[in-house]
Amino acid sequence: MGILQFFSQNILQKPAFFVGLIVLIGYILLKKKPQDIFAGFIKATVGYMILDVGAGGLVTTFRPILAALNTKFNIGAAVIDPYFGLTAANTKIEAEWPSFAAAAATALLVGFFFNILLVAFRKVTKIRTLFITGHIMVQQAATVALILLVTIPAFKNLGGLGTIIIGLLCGTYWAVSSNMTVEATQRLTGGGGFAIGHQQQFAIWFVDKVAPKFGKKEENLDNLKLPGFLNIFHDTVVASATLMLFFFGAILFVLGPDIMSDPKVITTGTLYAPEKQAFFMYVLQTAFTFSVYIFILMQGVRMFVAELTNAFQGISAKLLPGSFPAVDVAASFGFGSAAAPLFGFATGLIGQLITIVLLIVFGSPVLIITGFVPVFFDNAAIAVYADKRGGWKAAVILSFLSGVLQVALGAVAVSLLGLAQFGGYHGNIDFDIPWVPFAYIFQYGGYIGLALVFIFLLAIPQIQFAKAKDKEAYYAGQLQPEE
Ligand code: ASC
Repeated sequence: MGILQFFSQNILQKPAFFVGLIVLIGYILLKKKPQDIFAGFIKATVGYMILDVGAGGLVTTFRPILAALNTKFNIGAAVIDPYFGLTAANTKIEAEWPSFAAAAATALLVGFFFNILLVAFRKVTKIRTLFITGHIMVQQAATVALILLVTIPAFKNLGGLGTIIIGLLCGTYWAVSSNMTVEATQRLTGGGGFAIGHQQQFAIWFVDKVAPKFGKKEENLDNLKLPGFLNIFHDTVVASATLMLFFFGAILFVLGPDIMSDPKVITTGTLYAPEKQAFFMYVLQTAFTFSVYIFILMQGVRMFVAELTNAFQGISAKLLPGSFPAVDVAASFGFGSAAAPLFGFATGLIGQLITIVLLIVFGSPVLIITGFVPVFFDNAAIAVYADKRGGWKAAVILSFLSGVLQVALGAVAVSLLGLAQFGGYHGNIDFDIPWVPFAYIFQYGGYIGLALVFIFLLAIPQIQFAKAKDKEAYYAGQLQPEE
């Protein structure tokens, strides 16, 4: 117990060291030189810590705006973003079910080891992937804990057993969903040897299946001629700063200087100081600050993903034979058409904005605010995979659809889970489908519903395996002959 607690508190819950440790072990197993092992450990750990700085900065920059919106319009505006979702879920759990405050952390540990077990018994379970994206697992464990506590009222009486069930459900989702991305990712990367363990595995599976119906793969974004001036948006900083200026600029001007300089409202982040700065410049600075943190975040991701994918070869060769690491979706952005990520982001954003307007028009009690992480990372990934299989038309249709679903089902989740006054919901596309339907199944089916979801998830790899003609290729993560 002592060792487990140490591991959970110091490693699993400190994802930077978790990722660093995996890299360390992987490189040792690969018999790398000591200095390379050391360098790899540092790059993975520091890369992750950089990611944390970026993510933390995004949250502190945004929080005052949210507080001001709440004060001025008295609206429960929920940001659909996993960091806001994490804070909202944790705050609600602490307030309403204090005995479950640590549940997500324990569930993380249980889920991770359950995933290892599912891979170790892959001849039975047909699972080939180990989900190692620690920061995502933290967010998802909190959201899953909240979903179960809200939808099954008796769940709170389970105590420790409840925590274990949360962990088993997370571990099953991590293993099964990442396993669904093996073929799509191998096809995209030309046998890159990794899968996706992030927040859009169901979406990637779906996109890979349906994209060919929407267009031709030859008509992909690389072959599409765009008007020249759009080229400036190939740069992430330009694209994100422009977007943030447009979006938060509008919101900040509506809020106005009075509220943004009121210390009773703006308790975190940067308070506007009228005597020192023009309001216009404050707006510009705030919008660009988002772009700064996004840049930092992506830099950190790049550093640790690179080390992790290399080092995992050691783990899958020696420790957990035949396993694939399921990594951050950003790892897929280097493959396929170079323009696809931003293209998907823009189309998904249009889908989101139209749906937000519709929510307002139809008098929805919750206002959804676009969060950067889902609108960017989900829709970018969807476009990358869709473009590979069905060209730009598939990329447009599918990332637009995703934007619509993110807002519409995000609003459904916010009201189902009572998150409006907590300011956020997870918001990534897998936390719309399948997780919103799962939440309703729990709500109406109670423990039977919970059992059905377990059965549904565990059946997926069995079906994948049954449909594979070449079983050796399935285990090796190679494409089937007809693919
Ligand atoms: C997420 C999340 C992040 C980003 C990052 C993308 O879902 O929580 O910090 O995406 O993982 O590379």
